[in-house]
Amino acid sequence: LIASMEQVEETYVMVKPDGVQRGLVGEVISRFEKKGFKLTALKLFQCPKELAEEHYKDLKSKSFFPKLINYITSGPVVCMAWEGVGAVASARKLIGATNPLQAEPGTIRGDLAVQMGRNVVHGSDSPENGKREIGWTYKMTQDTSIVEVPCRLRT
Ligand code: RTP
Repeated sequence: LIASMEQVEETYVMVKPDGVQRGLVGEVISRFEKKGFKLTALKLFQCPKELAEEHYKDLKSKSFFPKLINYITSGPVVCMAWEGVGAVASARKLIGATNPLQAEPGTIRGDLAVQMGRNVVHGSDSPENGKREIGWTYKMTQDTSIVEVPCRLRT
């Protein structure tokens, strides 16, 4: 476990349409910046229905699936790649539990949301999914900037 926590990873974080609409993009970015992760890509993106269905395909049999797809495609999202040691698990901790009413205060969902279906942000649940999800946005937008023009900090 300790070895895996020491890996430099890249995770995909997406501010969902409710977060963008409520003006919480800066707040979300700020929390990841303050934590110490490095922003390597960022894009405002209207998620097509097919990509939303692919992204959430594991939830296809759930009764809330149509509502979830409708929500994710209802307005622009902000897609980001964040890099750092143990970034995938740590991002999930910063984001908090799926149900905002159960998310701890101090987490994004715990501080900023009350509804499961309006929980502000998504974060990849594994390094493999992080790569996959960053790749989708890259492919769908046909825009090399998502991976090839990273805004790295000069240190
Ligand atoms: P995400 O993928 O968005 O980061 O969320 P998660 O891993 O914390 O949760 P997951 O189980 O993958 O669910 C994906 C999203 O579906 C919506 N949801 N609605 N009962 C419901 O109405 C319900 N359950 C899940 C949430 O927006 C959740 O983030």
